[in-house]
Amino acid sequence: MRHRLIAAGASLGLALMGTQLVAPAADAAQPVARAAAPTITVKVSDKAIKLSSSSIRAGLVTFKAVDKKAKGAAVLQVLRLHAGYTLQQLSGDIPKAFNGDTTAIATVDDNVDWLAGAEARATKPGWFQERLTKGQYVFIDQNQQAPVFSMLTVTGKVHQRQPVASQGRINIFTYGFEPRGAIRSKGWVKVDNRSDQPHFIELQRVKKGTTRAQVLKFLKSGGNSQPSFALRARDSFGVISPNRRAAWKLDLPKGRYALMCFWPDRLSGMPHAFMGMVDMMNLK
Ligand SMILES: [Cu+2]
Repeated sequence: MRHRLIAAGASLGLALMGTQLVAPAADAAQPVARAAAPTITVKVSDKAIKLSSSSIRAGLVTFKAVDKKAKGAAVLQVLRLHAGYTLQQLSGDIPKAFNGDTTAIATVDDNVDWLAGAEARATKPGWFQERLTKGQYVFIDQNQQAPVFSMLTVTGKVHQRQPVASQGRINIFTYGFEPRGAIRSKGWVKVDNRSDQPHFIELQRVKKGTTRAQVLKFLKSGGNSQPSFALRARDSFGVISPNRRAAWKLDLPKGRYALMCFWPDRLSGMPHAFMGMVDMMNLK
């Protein structure tokens, strides 16, 4: 079973990121120029999570997750804890939640703002962009036993910044994904959680023609063997709370992919994919 909580992204360098627009000063009718969102690099090692800035003004921020671990992918997750709920309580509740304890699931759903994340591998950073308001944010590596974390302080009013150029979007519902538009295999896509529970995205490349029914059947059979339809490429996007949006940068081969979420369901305790949260999309 996949107990990994989060997710991933990809790297194309800064080429596609929002560039600074300069409005002609003479024409008052032109839209106001917006600065590109700043990038914070987050280096994840076995011992520490290091951010290139510990403080930033509110608004859109791009995160670049870099894997510096000895082995295994770094799975960066951003979150904000509600008042009275601690990181220690969260690390106690997460294993219970993934064992199907619905009280623990409700606790981690309701006491944490899950603010996306990205998986990074040695050769490939993970990228995501989101709007952060004033507050204290926690950065963790979901793929790590040790309690390694780091903090980011976001200050002031939201600055209007230029979002990354993206194509297509993945809307998330309970229980399913709705890919819209021409989503590129290499490039930014918007992710929008329009449901009433947190979700994440596990992307698995599959052979051409693979159906949702085939993937569901495999999962329901126990999912222990290697499915005949699976190909090697995969990636994942972090846990995102209801009514939250982010952009995620893909860097995958073109082809067909299964979208799955394994976040535990607050009513049944089952990972969402086992309740049918599986959909298919083709990346151009
Ligand atoms: Cu889910």
